[in-house]
Amino acid sequence: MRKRSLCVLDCPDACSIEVEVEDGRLIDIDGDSRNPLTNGYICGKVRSKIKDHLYGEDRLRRPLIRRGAKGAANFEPIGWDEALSTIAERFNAIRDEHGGEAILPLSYGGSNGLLSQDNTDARYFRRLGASRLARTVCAAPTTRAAGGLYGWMPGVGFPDYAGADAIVVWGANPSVSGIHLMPALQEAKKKGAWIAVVDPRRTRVARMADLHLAVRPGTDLPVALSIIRWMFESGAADRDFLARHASEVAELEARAAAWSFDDAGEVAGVDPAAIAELAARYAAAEPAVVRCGWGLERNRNGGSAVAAVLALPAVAGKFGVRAGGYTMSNSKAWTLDATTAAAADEISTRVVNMNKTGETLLAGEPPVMGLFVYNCNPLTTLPCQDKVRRGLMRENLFTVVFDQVMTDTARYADVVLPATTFLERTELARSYGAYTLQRSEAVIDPVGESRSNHEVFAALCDHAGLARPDDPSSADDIIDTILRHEKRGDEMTASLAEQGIAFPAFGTTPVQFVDVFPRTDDGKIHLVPPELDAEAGDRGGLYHYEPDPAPAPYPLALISPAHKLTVSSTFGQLRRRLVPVEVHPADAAIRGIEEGVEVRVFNELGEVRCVATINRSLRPGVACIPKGTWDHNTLSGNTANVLVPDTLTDIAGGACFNDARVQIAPTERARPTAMFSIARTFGIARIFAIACARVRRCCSTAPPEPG
Ligand SMILES: Nc1nc2c(c(=O)[nH]1)N[C@H]1C(S)=C(S)[C@@H](COP(=O)(O)OP(=O)(O)OC[C@H]3O[C@@H](n4cnc5c(=O)[nH]c(N)nc54)[C@H](O)[C@@H]3O)O[C@H]1N2
Ligand SMILES: Nc1nc2c(c(=O)[nH]1)N[C@H]1C(S)=C(S)[C@@H](COP(=O)(O)OP(=O)(O)OC[C@H]3O[C@@H](n4cnc5c(=O)[nH]c(N)nc54)[C@H](O)[C@@H]3O)O[C@H]1N2
Ligand code: SF4
Ligand SMILES: [Mo]
Repeated sequence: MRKRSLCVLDCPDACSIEVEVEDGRLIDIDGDSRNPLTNGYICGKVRSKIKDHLYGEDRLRRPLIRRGAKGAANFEPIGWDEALSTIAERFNAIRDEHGGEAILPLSYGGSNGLLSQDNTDARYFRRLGASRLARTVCAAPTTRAAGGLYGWMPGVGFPDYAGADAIVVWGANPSVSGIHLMPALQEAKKKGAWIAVVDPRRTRVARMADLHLAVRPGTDLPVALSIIRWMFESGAADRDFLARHASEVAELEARAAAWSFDDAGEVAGVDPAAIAELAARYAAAEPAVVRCGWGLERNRNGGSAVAAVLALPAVAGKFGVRAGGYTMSNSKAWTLDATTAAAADEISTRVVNMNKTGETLLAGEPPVMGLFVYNCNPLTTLPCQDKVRRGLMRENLFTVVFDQVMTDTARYADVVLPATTFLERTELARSYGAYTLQRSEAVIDPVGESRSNHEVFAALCDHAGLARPDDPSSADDIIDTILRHEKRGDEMTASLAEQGIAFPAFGTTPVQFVDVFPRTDDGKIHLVPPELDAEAGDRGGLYHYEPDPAPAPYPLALISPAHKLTVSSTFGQLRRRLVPVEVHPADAAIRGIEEGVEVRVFNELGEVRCVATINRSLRPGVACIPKGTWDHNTLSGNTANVLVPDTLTDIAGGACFNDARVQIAPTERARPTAMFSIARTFGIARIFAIACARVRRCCSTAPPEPG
């Protein structure tokens, strides 16, 4: 039987999906066209991995309770009732003894559904008086910058990119992280559009671009400011538009004046003439659009860099035509707020920045005694992995992990709860790329005893004595409550009931400054928003460039971008192979590193042992281990995040994943074998080398078991 669903993984595309189901089990999955952006196809990872994710050996089927040492993943099944009573009693006791703030809910991006987060979970934790979480691991600086400058004006729709004359893809990798932008880029190219990519790696989009600016990680700010300075100085700035629609124009001009093409080129390690070419081509094109991604936010200058990139279309006066302007996140095209269904009073308790989870678990005041992890795999995805791991090892910490599969984090839990996937429950989700709001019902039977988030947290309220009779707790009630608070709620409800999808008032793709305008208080673009400037005050203010962190003795910038086989760490249980560190040939040569050899990647925070692969698409000085790597993917049983500092971005307390600075050295066992040399001759070196390393791993020192 064919049924319709939607994908709520953390991806801008929010695909509408069609599935083939037999006897309540998934047989096949692909895209449909209700969401016009999906256009009948989905990404390879969901198409090829979802069945193993649903039915594979790592799927959690029953609640579990720990019987062995922490981290040993030695569990015994228990019933739901017992699991829920155990959790409710333990958390109530922690609240009574240590205060509610000793409980920390930890959740992020596992599911973009409005039913998965901020409703009954918020109710439970607020009524307990728990600590609150600042969800800063991703998109905090971009959100703050886009809000400060434009009040989250909706951006150019992806299909409209096909009509652009110039496209700048800045710190985004759409061929991996949001694939439905690619056809529009290809069509634009066919029509003669000029495309530039700003990225330290020569990604697939960079290969199709006319200009690739391979900047050093963390140096986008001077590059963008030098373009702004040139526009003001050369007359390319649209001063009429700025006079009518923007504030702090002179202030931005003054701050950009510090950066010439030469100075920016030197800091960013790129040819100043290439920056000048980007500036001139962008300024001359009509329509011209900037796709700003998240790669440039993940460093000490992230917020200012994003603000400067988003200021480009304002200074150049690119709005007012289809395909003219910018795209960042589009999620705020909707005002939908799941917390309206939480039915809980706003409480004033401490706020924990999730990038400081490790430190908070180890030395928080008050100490965290109860941790509830859901929609998140913190051991794998948060900075300072070693601190997070040591925190999870604390004997006196009671940890619940609620997930779909046995994640690396779940291995450290005291109680594990099995969660449904988006195919096994009702869901309501808006997209942050496409302009869609979609609703879907369960299309397959839940695997084992898995349950949905909203159901579990409502049940926990019951067990904890925190439920009230009029709490909206069923999926229908929660959705009704959320939509009732919307201006066009009735229209959306009707559209969702009829077609399973609703669109904003402007339709599927808006024209900036025609259909949508800045949503700042005064309706203007704020080029140097005072509140952002104040927030960045201790770093010298907004647009102040902070130089590279201590290059010696760790001269290589380690970045960890999105990978095509996982969504963050989701599906990582199915990627069993070793994941190599990618090194540029020049960096490899001076360190005596050859393809496939075992290396140490290290800094003052820790060390990852893994195999190396030589990759000439990186800029020299940059190494890469993708995000979402699990412990089993390296020889040392840890990931790139062990090397990532828990320092914060200039605004919004964001994560500085790409500020990891490392050294790489071959290990003593690194000499490639004779067999390896032969294999290289036949061009299968990498496959063979990884196989060698796996064999070696089994035969020699086993990687440390977590814990
Ligand atoms: N397949 C897949 N898709 C995903 C995800 C995934 O993990 N896998 N994750 C989803 C999520 S959670 C998000 S937030 C989005 C992220 O989507 P993207 O914004 O595309 O995310 P990243 O891969 O983090 O970074 C994009 C690019 O920025 C580059 N980069 C790194 N540092 C810098 C820098 O300092 N300056 C510049 N200019 N570029 C830099 C990287 O090399 C990378 O190619 O994708 C979503 N889609
Ligand atoms: N080194 C490095 N690390 C990074 C990044 C980076 O660039 N570099 N990028 C970061 C980014 S962009 C992001 S968004 C974060 C994401 O970090 P996380 O939020 O930890 O995202 P995931 O790794 O996808 O883990 C989500 C977990 O939620 C589970 N889950 C999914 N749906 C549900 C549900 O309905 N209920 C419950 N209970 N569980 C569910 C999934 O099975 C999965 O294990 O990672 C960050 N980590
Ligand atoms: S992960 Fe993204 S591209 Fe893949 S199915 Fe989900 S929404 Fe579509
Ligand atoms: Mo993200």
